[in-house]
Amino acid sequence: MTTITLVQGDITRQSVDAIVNAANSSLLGGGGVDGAIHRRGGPEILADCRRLRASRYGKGLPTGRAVATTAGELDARWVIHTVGPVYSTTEDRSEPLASCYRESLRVADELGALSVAFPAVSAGIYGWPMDDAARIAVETVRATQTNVQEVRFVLFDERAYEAFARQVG
Ligand code: AR6
Repeated sequence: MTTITLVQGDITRQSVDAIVNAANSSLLGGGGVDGAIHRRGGPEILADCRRLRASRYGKGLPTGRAVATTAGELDARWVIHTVGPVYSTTEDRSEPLASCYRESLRVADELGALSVAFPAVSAGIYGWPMDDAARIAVETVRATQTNVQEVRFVLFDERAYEAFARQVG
């Protein structure tokens, strides 16, 4: 059984086996959660990302996929980088967003991670409406078979926390 927990705060301050990063396909950093993780985690994370680009992901990590690196100086063993879809009003991109959660949990299982912290993937710079992002996140985690015991959603502000709380019930 996977327990879903909610925390309002900064994902880079969490003590868990794996912290999920809302990255972009370049894997070379950015703003939002991505910027915060690389700042606090230090240069080892970027060095690992560069190695992944040089080996497996020369064309970038596709949307909906996930890959792990060291967590550098964060209080975690791994960072799992996933690439959410940019929100669109003309195209339903729910499936690639759900895939981010499924693929991140699959990678967590491969690593043997038992606790995983997620941000609200795609709900910042990528523009996803928070209520819908929260619904997809919670529904997908609930529907995914995983050995992860705790999925912790770490929401930056009260509005995001409340949106997730409505979904968890
Ligand atoms: N801890 C927890 N949540 C946070 C933190 C934090 N430290 N910082 C921001 N959030 P975003 P996206 C929230 O923009 O929409 C980057 O440039 C934020 O308030 O980080 O998937 C990447 O490189 C929002 O609710 O990710 C990509 O180019 C949520 O985390 C692009 O942004 C996600 O916001 C990805 O955009």
